[in-house]
Formats: sequence, C-alpha cells, structure tokens
Amino acid sequence: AKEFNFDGLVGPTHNYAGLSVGNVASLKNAQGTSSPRQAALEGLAKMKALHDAGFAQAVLPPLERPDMEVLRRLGFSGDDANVLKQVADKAPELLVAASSASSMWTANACTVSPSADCADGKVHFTPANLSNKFHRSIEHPTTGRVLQAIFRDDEHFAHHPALPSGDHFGDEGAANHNRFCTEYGSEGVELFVYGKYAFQKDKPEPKTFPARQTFEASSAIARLHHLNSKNTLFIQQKPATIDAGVFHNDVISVVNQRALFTHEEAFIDQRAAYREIENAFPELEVIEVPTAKVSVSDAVNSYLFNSQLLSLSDRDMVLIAPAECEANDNVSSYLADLVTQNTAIKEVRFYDVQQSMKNGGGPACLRQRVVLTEAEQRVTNQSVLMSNELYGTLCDWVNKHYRDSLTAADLADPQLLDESRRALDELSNILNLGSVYPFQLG
Ligand code: SUG
Repeated sequence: AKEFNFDGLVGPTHNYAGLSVGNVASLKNAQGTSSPRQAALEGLAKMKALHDAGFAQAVLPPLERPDMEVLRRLGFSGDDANVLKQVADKAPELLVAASSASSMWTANACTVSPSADCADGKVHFTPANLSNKFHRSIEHPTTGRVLQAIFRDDEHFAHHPALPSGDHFGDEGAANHNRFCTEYGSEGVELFVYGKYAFQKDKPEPKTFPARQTFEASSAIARLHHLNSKNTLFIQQKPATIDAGVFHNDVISVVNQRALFTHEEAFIDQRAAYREIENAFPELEVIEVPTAKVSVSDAVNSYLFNSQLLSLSDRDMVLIAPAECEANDNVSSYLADLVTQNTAIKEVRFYDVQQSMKNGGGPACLRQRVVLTEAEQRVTNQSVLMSNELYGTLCDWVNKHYRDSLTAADLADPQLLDESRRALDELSNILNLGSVYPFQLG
C-alpha cells in the first residue's frame, strides 16, 4: 500500500474575504487583492515537485463558485446575472461566502480511513460538514460527488454522507485526524483530535475562538468507518491553544507512520496524550517542539506544523514546510538544529504557497492523505494521478481560464461565473469525473 497526497486545485474565485474567525491569517489579509492564477500555479508546483521526488501525488478539483444553488436557496431569484446583482446589492457578505475557493484545503474535505483499519476491509470516506463556517458548510455535497467519481468501486470503497449539520457534530475532516502505523498497509492507530464536547457543558473549551471539531463528531466518524475501538484514540486539543489561533490540530501537530511532530502545547494534557498513544502504538516516536524555542505564536505565524511529513525510506522522513518557516528566525534555527539530531526528520524542504497561506492554509491543509493498496489503486480514477503530462495540461488550463488578480468587487461579475463554469466543464473532462457540478446536473 502507498500513501497518496490528493492536493486541492485552487479554484478561479480564490479571494481574501476574512471569513474564518479564529484563523489569524484569514482575518489579517481580509479584503486584499488575490491572484487565483498564481495560487493555482503555486499549488501545482508543489504537487509536481513531490511527484518528481517520487511521492504518490494526485489532484482534487475545485468546486463551482459562486454557489448559485445556495444563493437561490437563500431567496435570490431570476437569471444568474440577476441573482448576482441582487446579492451584491443587498447582502454582499453572502456573495463573498458563496464565492470562497476554500475547497482548496482538502485536508478538510473529508476523513478517510484506510481499508486495513476498517472491519469490512473497505476504504471509508466521510465528507466533512464544516458546520462551523458557513462558507465551508456548503462544500460537502459536491465534495461527496467528486470523491465518488474518483473512488467509484463499491467493492473497495465506502462513501458516507456528511454528519448532520450544526455545531454539535461540527466535523473538519482530516485536519483533526491522524494515523500511526508501522507500514501504510498494516492496521494503524487512528487518533481523532477534538476541540470540545458538544453535549457535556461542564468540560473545558476555548473562550475566545470556536472549537470547530467536537468529540461527538469524531466518535461518529469512528463508528461509521467500523474502526476497531482498541486502535482508535480521542484526545482533546488544548483550549488555550485554539484561543491563540490554532483552529485545527494540523496547525500544531503532524503525524506520519511512527512519528508525531508536535508542539509542547498541542493537547489538553500533553504527557497523558503521549502515554495513551504509546499504549496503543508502542513504536511511537515523539518529536516535541518546546515553547522556549518556538512559541505557539511563532507556530501560528510560520505554520511550522502545517508541514507534510513524508517517508523517504523505512526510517527517514522529510518535512515539506511552508516558505514562511525559513523567514521566521526562531523556526528556521529550530529546524536547522532538528535535522542534526537523531530523529525521524532528516531533511526539510520549503515550498512557496503564499496565496493559500494568506488565508491560513499551508502545505498540509492543501492535501488529503489516502492510503491505497495495489488493488485499490487499480480501481481508482487514473486521470487524477499526477504525471508530467497532467501537470502540463493543468498549467495550460489555469493559464487559459484564470484571472491574474481578483478583488471582492469582481465576485459580482457574471462573466467570472461563466469563466469558472467553462473552466470546470473542461476540467471534469480532463479528470474524467463525469457530471459532478450543479451547473452540469441541471
Ligand atoms: O477553514 N480558510 C480556511 C483555512 C483552512 C486550513 N485548513 C487546515 N488547517 N487543514 C479555514 O479557515 C479563509 C477564507 C477567507 O477568509 O477568504 C478560509 O476559509
């Protein structure tokens, strides 16, 4: 079995709207001018570099935006140009929310459990309801269709609908889900990290910013995926760390195989967390970053932990970090020292995903991990797998369809909607998806 990284291709309406309270970068960069073209090309460059380095790489398509179906459900009517005009005049906040290209952060697209962990021997997929943020809560219907268009075979793949919407079952997908294993194809230990309990009000929770993942949502996913309870762990994030801007666990920890690369202040009880993981997974190697070297604020500003931790061999790993880590003195000196120590992390490579970073999405947000056996790989839609040819085709496609710059005012332009739909129609052919978008389904 191999671990594939499915990166989100950035959509043509990528913009900075300040939609995510609790996400420091999203609020800081609100109303700036974005470059959808640059954003998409940066993402593709990372995918190509990892493909060239020998990692299994694939792509997930963006969603249709603005989401006209949602705007119509909210009472705007007439033809598309009319809907856009009304919403821009009367409720511009709904237009920006319906236009977000947030599906690029595919770590939040769904939770995936590899077949080795699931009692029925299938790979299980649950799209995340992303209930905490309106602009993200409208992603899951199309995300679900896209996943079914890629993983079609029902002997090997099981697809669930998103959890019931609403705060009680707030689910943010793989951003709060980790998996320990000795080899990708052997049974692993799945670790769900949650921010709060929804039904038990006497438990600790953050005071300033929302906890986007609930314990109840994580438990429901574990049940749906038929995980073995002795190999399934639930650990709470430290509430004060969420209040410091760590809105997902993948902003403060990353796991690959035996290694947990994490900050000293990630979990509500750090020592108990390590003990619990070690009981279920004795091979655990913890690489803990102390506050004295890298503060939570440095971690949030540099996105150190939103790196991808990838295996170079049976023992050695490389950290795929955002370029912002190089620019932060504390983080860069920590990393320079780390690679000289005796840990799994032997190398750090920096990638520029600046357009996504300005909305709070680093290298790890941009990818969904899917472990597939050889048999599962054979029945996966081959057109989404990265290759030199697909890279060239997608770069041409971006250069042909995407604008170089975009502001909030442009979102009301009916031409942008037409451009996006033309682009997505062509993309669904390139990626052999069939009809997945509302405008294609009629
Ligand atoms: O959900 N930002 C995303 C960033 C998601 C990062 N994902 C992970 N950590 N896995 C979010 O907060 C901002 C959009 C805007 O403000 O325009 C946004 O949705």
